[in-house]
Amino acid sequence: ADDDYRGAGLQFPAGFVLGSATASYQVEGAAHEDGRGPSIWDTFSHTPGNVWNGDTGDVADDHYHRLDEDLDLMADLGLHAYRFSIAWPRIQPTGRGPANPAGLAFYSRLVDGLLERGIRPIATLYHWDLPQALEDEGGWTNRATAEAFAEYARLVGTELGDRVATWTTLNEPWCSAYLGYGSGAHAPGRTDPLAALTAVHHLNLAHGLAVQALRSVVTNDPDFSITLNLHVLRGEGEGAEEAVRQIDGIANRVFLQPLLEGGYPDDVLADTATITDWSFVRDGDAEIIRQPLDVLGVNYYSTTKVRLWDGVSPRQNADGHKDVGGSPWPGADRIEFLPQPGPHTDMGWNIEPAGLEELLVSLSRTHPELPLMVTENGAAFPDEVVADPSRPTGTAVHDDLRVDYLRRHVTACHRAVERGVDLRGYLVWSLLDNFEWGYGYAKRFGIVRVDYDTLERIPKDSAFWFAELARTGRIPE
Ligand code: GBH
Repeated sequence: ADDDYRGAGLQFPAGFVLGSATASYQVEGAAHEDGRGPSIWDTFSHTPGNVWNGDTGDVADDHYHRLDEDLDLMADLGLHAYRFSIAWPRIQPTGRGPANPAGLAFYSRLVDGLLERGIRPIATLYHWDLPQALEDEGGWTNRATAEAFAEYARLVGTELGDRVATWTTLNEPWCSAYLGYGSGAHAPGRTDPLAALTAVHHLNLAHGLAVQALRSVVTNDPDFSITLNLHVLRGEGEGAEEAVRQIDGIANRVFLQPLLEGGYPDDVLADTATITDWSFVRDGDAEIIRQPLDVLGVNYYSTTKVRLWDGVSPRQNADGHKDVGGSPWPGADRIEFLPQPGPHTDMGWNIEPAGLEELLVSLSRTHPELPLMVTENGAAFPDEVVADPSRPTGTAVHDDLRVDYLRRHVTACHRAVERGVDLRGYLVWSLLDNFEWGYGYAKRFGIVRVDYDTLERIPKDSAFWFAELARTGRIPE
């Protein structure tokens, strides 16, 4: 029941990591500085019609220039860990060639700043900002991109591989492949089912090659990981089981099986046979992709409801992505994605903390040896901004709905731990309001508000709530 997720007073075990996350293109700005090359998100956001209000990441939160202030903010909130991503085009402006020293220096300063403040650095190598020059050669449909990614990983690992605690290769390859090359809702905006499936494989391959490259250069025995957005599925009607099987295959098992067991699921190959024979998979790839992982990153926001539809489904974009002509579900033409009952967040995503608990428990049953970390969870809601002289910034930001969302999902994590899940931590998305991809600045996920006129940071009520959780390890009243 609803009350099972109110959680006040529950205590996490010692060492449970409570922190926050961002991503380079969403917060950094400084798009043309210190030798950074263009990424596919620069191109995409500067192409009219792709992002709400024509927003771009040119300035974003100006985090690049406000690094020290933001580090102090993290320390004030008592974060145990900070998950950030490295912009590949800052390190290699064209995706190839020698490392750009200014790019490396920025992330080196970030990592040092975290360590000085006692905050654990969790670095993601790829959160969607592919160098445009590589896209011009086919992007993730091109096997050479996976090879280039390994070289990029080696350059970054050589610089930061004595200090980063956890390396995450990719953030949500589902989004990169299916939204980038299938539905076209994300950069590079292609709408081609074959391209999407080819990208799936090359992203998996890039992960494996990057872990190998990192292992060969790091010196501090870090954790290696990848972060997935696994879909928690609810089937409806006759054929519910079949609908769930198909979407579970193409959304979840097409990543989980090669990463953790080796090779692609037979049913996924069969479901997609009219699109491709998967001949882009070469001998030896399965072994490269299946690298031992120290922790699996799980991003969770909502659940997905599906049913088998008699004909070609009219509704393939359940999560509110604008209809751009393509489907993010290659081969799943007979699946309809159903709207879910509320409550919903400002994204239109239904709020269902039990789905997170269920996901964590199910992963730990199928992979008992694999530690888990919630690397993103959070919600977009409109905030209530009021003058309040008692606050250091002179402004209070009331976001009860976000506090409630976080409370319920943190409680879901606690319940999973109680049920024996080896869950190492929870990172809230996001530290700051930021560039929410196709929605630009219209959707706010931060526990800290960003005033986009002044770029001032104003902690919301949820930030104070989360700070107390981080300080005590106990879910606040
Ligand atoms: C994450 O993506 C990103 O890592 C992060 O950068 C972003 O800001 C954040 O979440 C908030 O969006 O209805 O079946 O299509 C999450 C993207 C959202 C994609 C939920 C899938 C629903 C699945 N996911 N969406 S479906």
